[in-house]
Amino acid sequence: QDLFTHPDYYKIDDLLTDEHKLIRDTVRAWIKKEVSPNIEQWAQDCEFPKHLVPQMGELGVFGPTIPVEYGGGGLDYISYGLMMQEIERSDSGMRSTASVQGSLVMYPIYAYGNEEQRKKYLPKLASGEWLGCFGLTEPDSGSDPGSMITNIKDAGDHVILNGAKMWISNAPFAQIAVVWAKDEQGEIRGLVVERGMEGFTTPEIHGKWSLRASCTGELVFDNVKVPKENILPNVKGLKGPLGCLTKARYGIAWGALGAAMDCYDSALRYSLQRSQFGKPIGGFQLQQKKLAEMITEITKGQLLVWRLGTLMNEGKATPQQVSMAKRNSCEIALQIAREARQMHGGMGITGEYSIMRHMMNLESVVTYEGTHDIHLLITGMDVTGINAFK
Ligand code: TGC
Ligand code: FAD
Repeated sequence: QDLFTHPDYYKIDDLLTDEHKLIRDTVRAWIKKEVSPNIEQWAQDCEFPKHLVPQMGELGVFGPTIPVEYGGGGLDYISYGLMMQEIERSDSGMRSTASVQGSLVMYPIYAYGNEEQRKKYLPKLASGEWLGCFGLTEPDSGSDPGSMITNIKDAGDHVILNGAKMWISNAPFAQIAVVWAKDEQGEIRGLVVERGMEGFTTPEIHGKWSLRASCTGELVFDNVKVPKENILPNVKGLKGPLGCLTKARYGIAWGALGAAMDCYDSALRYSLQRSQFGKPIGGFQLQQKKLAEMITEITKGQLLVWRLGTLMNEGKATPQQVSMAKRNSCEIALQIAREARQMHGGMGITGEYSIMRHMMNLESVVTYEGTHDIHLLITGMDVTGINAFK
């Protein structure tokens, strides 16, 4: 890990400002000190390192693009991307925590909430005093979130919430949940559900082989009375949750590249250290092919996310462009992890190296926030104008 350098075959650093590099290096240094030495054990033990949440808040990785007056970083999208890249270089589950908190919990409160809601929740979430989660997926409603059955019914000064959410990152520890539910008119609404509300439980999902250092659970609502003041007033419909997903998917596009970089870096070093048939395995053409393809894909991915970041900064990026980048980064990261694992031979299946953990994590990353197939169909719909979902 100490030898890790950011693969930069096309001098992408020249496209970054000094502030970007400082932000990236600060997150990298924190990761190396606080996460890298322990992450393998946490993953092996299925332990979510919740003691790091306030430190992540202090580091500024929660809501980096949210304005400073609400506790956010007031930074641009390249800064946000670089943070996600560095975090996921250590572990996708750590990046998940940052993505969920910043893009899926803080962003909807900022973008769709009123001033009281922003002031009540955002500073505590930014600092990591509170952890939040995002409930969209249900047992029978994954890729098609519009088919959700979780619902609210009007009851005077509050609503009654019933239903269940499934596969929710950080649910078992979260103080609040941003939950998407249908109202009596069938419109999707967002509401903030707080731990302690009667009838609200968050059972943990056990037995995962992926994202083991991240805690995943359900959200179960049994006639939960939620005050109307907790409803996010400024959005109705599926575009509410999908708008949050665009922000989080953008971060994943950078993050998955970070995991790919770590696998590439490890494979490159191993290929130079490990000798068979009298020379380093990196001297054989088949291994060089793997490394050359890895660095080519990483470099293409870096250019893609950097350009996407500049479009995000200018407010010109489309959700479809974000889908392409999320899908591409996940796909190449998984391929690179699989090739890197082979290059490590038997050692590649152990926790001595981070590769197998990345590989298993990436199976979640390629699935959540829209599967590989769904993002492909989003691109297909964009270029043909024909909707293959309906
Ligand atoms: P469709 O009719 O296409 O769209 C409904 C409305 O939403 C708008 N819209 C978007 N707005 C913002 N950003 C986007 N990405 C948007 N995509 C669509 C759209 O314009 C429309 O607006 P309006 O004004 O006309 O109402 O909806 P559909 O029902 O046909 O579904 C389309 C589809 C399949 C692409 C979408 O539902 C989808 O993306 N499915 C994937 C579901 C998904 O990504 N779930 C993720 C759950 S959260 C999660 O995984 C967190 S993991 C966190 C971690 O640990 O890191
Ligand atoms: P399904 O939608 O049932 O899909 C199954 C398969 O069918 C997939 O291969 C899919 O691509 C394919 N498919 C579906 N529709 C089509 C189609 N129209 N055409 C072709 N193929 C199709 N959700 C949240 O709300 N909040 C979270 O915090 C969260 N965290 C998660 C953490 C983890 C570790 C995991 C694994 C998931 C998490 N999710 C979360 C849920 C995640 O977003 C869903 O798993 C994902 O959207 C896919 O839904 P599904 O699992 O129901 O699969």
